Amino acid sequence: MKKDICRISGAPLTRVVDFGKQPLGNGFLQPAQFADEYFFPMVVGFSEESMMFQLIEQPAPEKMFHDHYAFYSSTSSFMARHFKDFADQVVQSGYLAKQDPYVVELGCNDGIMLKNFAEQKIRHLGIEPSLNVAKEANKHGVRTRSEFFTESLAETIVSEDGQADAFLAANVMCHIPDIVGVVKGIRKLLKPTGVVMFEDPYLGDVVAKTSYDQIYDEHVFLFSALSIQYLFGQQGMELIDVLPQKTHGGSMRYVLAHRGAYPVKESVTRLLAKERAQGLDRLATFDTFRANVEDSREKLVALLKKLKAEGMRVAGYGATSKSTTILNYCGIGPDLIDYISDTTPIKQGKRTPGMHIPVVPYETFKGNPPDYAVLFAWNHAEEIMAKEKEFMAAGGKWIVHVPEVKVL
Ligand code: JHZ
Ligand code: SAH
Repeated sequence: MKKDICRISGAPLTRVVDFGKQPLGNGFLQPAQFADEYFFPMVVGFSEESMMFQLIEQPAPEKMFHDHYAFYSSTSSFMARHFKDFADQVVQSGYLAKQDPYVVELGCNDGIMLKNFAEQKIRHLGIEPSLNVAKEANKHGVRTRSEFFTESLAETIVSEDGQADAFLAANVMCHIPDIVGVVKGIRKLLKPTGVVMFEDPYLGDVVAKTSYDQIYDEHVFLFSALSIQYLFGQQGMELIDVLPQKTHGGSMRYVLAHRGAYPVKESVTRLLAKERAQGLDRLATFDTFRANVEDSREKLVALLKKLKAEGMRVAGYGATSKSTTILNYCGIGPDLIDYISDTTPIKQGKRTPGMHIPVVPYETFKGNPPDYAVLFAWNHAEEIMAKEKEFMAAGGKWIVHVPEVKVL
């Protein structure tokens, strides 16, 4: 058998969790497409050398990101506010040049963050391979290039636009298999005084909360400060600050610069020590994680089967990419969940990847609410609870699986 190799260090990888056959997280489809549906073996590996948690196999990027990508960032008003705050913090950070600063964002999607720079007439560029969402960004005055970011694209951008003051990304870096090439590109793209600020779902939260649904095709990595320090350290860069975020069920924002350009904040030293104490540098931690994942699956399936036997009507709320992992790993189909409601037009009228549960417009849920709703968009709980007071007042109940399976 072929040896599994770490994508960062080249050291051997140890397999830690096997999620079985999985479809594309955002591969919503019509019944006519069932016969050709794509699946891949989703297994996670860990390397104690790089401390990077990673998928062993990942579908080709072009299979996931194209001109009909199903995820639109601006479907959450809380996230719109989050990215306005992020943009404000970048502008006020003191890292941007006083004269004609230049900001590059990787995976700008529908422009949720960059439109805030466009509005302030700050020179910017969004690199967004999914053409349908990039076009949406253009409508908000955002300048885009619809390509995958690579080291060679970084060189082209430098020759056309010059180097950047800030390189931003949110929920993108963890999607890119050739992350080493990306970091090499960032190093060329960034001015000597430039900074990188990016955030992604945080491995520390995934382990602590058993939020295993953060693992799906698009998320080839789940980062920690330890693995990010290792990855960027190989290319002469270093972490200068870390800022925990509540978004997506627990994320981490990493601030990096060329080595020696800025003092390293104490937050970095503190987090690295905390991660060692949590065991994010050790294989044994992921044995416990695997046991917790299996336990979560058993409890969720048992609960849904019990409710079905009692004649309860159960629906899903939010056809998230995350739900693809839960449904396929737990074997939950239309026999247990009638439908999933979602506000994204491109997902509606289709079936969920792999398990083929119908995705319906929000109005279906609102017009005839179920007895129980599985909160697949649990990361947006605050926003959704504020919106669904009527559902709860009428006796509707939520099912969540993070940090443990329970009825709210
Ligand atoms: P949400 C995607 O993950 C994919 P997903 C990707 N890999 C990633 O990392 C993150 O985004 C950033 C709907 N909704 O944000 C909209 C409602 O119906 O949890 C979305 O389809 N009603 C790039 O898909 C879904 O739920 C609502 O009130 O796991 C939420 O998807 C709200 C707030 C959302 O990301
Ligand atoms: N930043 C937004 C969007 C996240 S979705 C947010 O946080 O909501 C991830 C985006 O990254 C997708 O729109 C996808 O098309 C884009 N992407 C994937 N691979 C990329 C790459 N190699 N270079 C640039 N963008 C990429």
